[in-house]
Amino acid sequence: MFGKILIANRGEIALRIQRACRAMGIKTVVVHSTADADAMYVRLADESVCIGPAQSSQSYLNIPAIISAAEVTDAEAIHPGYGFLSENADFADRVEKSGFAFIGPRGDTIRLMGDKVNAKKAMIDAGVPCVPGSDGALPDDPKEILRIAREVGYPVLIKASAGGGGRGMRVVRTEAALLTSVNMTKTEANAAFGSDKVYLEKFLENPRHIEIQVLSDNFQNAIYLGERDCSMQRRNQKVVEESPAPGIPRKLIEKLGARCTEACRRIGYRGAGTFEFLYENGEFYFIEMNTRVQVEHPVTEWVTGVDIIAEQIRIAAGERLRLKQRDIVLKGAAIECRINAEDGFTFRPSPGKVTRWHMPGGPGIRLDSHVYAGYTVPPYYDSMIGKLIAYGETRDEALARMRVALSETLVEGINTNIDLHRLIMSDSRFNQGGTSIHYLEERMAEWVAMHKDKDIKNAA
Ligand code: MV4
Repeated sequence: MFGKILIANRGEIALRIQRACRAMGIKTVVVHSTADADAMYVRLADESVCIGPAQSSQSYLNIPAIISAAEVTDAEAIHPGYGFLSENADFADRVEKSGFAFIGPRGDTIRLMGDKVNAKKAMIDAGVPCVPGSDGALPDDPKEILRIAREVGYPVLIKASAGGGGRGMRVVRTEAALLTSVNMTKTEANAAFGSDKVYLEKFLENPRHIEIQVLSDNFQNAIYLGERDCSMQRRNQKVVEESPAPGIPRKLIEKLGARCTEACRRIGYRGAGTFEFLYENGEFYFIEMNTRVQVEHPVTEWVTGVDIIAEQIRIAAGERLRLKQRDIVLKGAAIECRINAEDGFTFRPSPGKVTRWHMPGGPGIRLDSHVYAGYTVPPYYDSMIGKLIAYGETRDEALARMRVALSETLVEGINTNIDLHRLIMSDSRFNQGGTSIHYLEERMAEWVAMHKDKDIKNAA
């Protein structure tokens, strides 16, 4: 096992990784920007290295500075967390070339999954169900493009191969709009990603977003840790996640999980990963693979009892998975609310000093956050400042505990989306379960209309 790990991230996930290391007897080095120098988790680390100014491009994305920090502190491995450099194949390569273990997949795997056309090809070859669409990248010949779209059937979606996470997509509903839309998507993709490679898929109108968590070691052992339902999102930002996904037959999940683990073995996947699917009319369709630990990993940890960060570290250290698929039995239900420092209904970031921070507790409540009373939320980074997770033997119990937890929660000095979570947790359709990726935005439009000249607090 490693003696010392460098954490190349900030905020709640830096603290989460630090906690896992400490429980495993591993020393931690945290790298930080000048804006994060005074954060408690930075002081709590065994060592810390300032790697640059507040701007992430000069600190958390500064590859030479991070590798130098690992060298001067004698760290053996680097954990990238999520966001920042976590899915940067060149970073993974440079970490390993410098003699450190990268806690994640090989650079080549990250590169493969970053190219959505190649990723989809690999999944089709592995028997993972995908959205019907073009066989690879769209050709240049307009006649061919028209033929492919006609065969797939309208509406179709044009996606940039280098995009992902909702960036670089365009819906096309009629043949008349097709070629202009393809060209616009290509131009935008070239500007945004430096590649005009695009592909075409059938557009699914009202799907749910279901993802499968996997763990895979260096010895072809792969397991899946059930699924998460991440359909409660706004503008491609997840707001609430849960496991298991309400109302989906276990048999379907088991079949899908087996396909995902088979795909892991075929591509020689290493570490934790997530297969993202759309679910509509009882069918799953692969859309993307995430090659990092995800924000919402705690809901999976709670229903499976597996410490995903600890498993990532063990796999990177070359250990064999001790868990077999038969050891993974989902028990109960877990729901996560992402807490953001943002204005109630405008969603503008709300950085600043947290003057009061009263957080809930009790059975079935977990809080992953680096914030405390007196902490200043810097304006330079993502507005997510923590995650509140509730567990219950049933989904109803988890929801009830979450409502109590949210009612105890008190944050002053900055605005947060806690009131929005109170509304969601009391919403009858969300309580029934199984809402689509469009539900939250539609319901929020109603809440805004109902309370347009008042504060969201009145709605909650
Ligand atoms: C789709 C889709 C409908 N049909 N693909 C958006 C993020 C990226 N990961 C894929 N996305 C979508 N792909 C087909 N063929 C709808 C979306 C989509 C979406 C997916 C998951 C979660 C939220 C979403 C919000 C808008 C659109």
